[in-house]
Amino acid sequence: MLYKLIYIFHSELSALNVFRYITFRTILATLTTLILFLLLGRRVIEILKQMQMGQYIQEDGPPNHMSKQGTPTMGGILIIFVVLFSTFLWANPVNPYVLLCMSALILFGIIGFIDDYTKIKRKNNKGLTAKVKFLWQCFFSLLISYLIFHVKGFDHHLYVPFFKSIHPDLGMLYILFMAFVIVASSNAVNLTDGLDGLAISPLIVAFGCYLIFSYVAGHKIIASYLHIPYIAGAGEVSVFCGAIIGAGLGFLWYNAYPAEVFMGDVGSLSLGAALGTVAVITKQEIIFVIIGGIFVIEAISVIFQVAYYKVTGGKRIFRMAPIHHHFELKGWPEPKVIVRFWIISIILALLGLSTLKLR
Ligand code: 57M
Repeated sequence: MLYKLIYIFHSELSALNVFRYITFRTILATLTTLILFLLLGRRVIEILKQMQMGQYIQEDGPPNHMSKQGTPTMGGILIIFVVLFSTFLWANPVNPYVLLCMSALILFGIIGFIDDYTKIKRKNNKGLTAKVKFLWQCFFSLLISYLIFHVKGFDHHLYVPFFKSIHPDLGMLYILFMAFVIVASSNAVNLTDGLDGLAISPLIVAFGCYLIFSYVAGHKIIASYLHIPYIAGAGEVSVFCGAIIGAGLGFLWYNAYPAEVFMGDVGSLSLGAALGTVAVITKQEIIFVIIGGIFVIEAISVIFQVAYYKVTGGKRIFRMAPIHHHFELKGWPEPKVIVRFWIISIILALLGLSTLKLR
């Protein structure tokens, strides 16, 4: 929005031409959220403390977590606000893809907010029931997917990396597939958010990859050179990704071990859904399994643990799921688990990006 106003004066001052470029506006969006978060973060943490928005810690978790009792949570609210503000300033506000990314952030943020707020007010870890949460997630993701599907010019084919010639037209089924990606991403990020900085860093890395994918997908010449689907208007989504990266870095400043604030479900559900939405808009949903590999591993560890537990009548594969708890209970100090997971997320992101040249 703001860039459009500034750009009006480019004929008087040619330097203002730079505001036309997505790359420049992406950098501005990143810096805006980062600086805003650093400036406002401390104040927001104090407010959360005053409002007694402290985390309730379950007693059956790893013992070292008891010292985290009362850590302010719902820091995700500030993430959402600064991202919306910065995207509104530096991206094209009427671009449908940008609007849908912002909608995913807001709608899933509302589910997370209600869940967090209920948990805190009841002074236990019982927020919305899993069923109610899941139904709302399905409803919102179907709505977003339906709208993406109907954006003028949106390609309804599924693109499979490594297999240039395979791109089936899924028709209306594509809506279900996109909704599945958004819900799965939202829940997988939520499950990962169980140690200080464990979710936000892989999120920053994954959004970094999708920043590149969206820029490339929105550029006709580069997209054709790299054999990836050209999506007119998708380039603006890189500004949104940049805004999330900046906010994520700002949040990490306070969430780094030992955390002064947690993002809460309001942060994890919304950022996960936004990541899934960006993945479907750029038509790089399948590669999400690699780029968001940490989230996938965490989710699979839970699925396997629960299934094995049920089948064997009480036996476990891991000491505790999600898998980060397994390593904690093996005796790894929390920062070691966190940093090693970050390293894995960077390796996976590089592998994901390398597929750009393998099509
Ligand atoms: C929420 N929430 C964190 C914080 C964060 C099906 C089952 C696997 C579900 C799963 C679950 O409920 N997962 C989703 C995980 C919680 O963090 C809050 O929640 C927000 C994210 N949604 O922002 O507000 C705790 O995580 C720790 N934390 C940090 N630093 C951070 O920056 O240390 C979070 C952020 C916080 C804090 O301790 O309180 C959570 O882990 O609860 N359930 C589980 O994960 C439980 N696992 C389990 O029951 N496993 C069984 C099953 C699968 C058979 C098993 O393996 O036997 C564990 N979680 C906990 N205690 N806390 C086990 C018990």
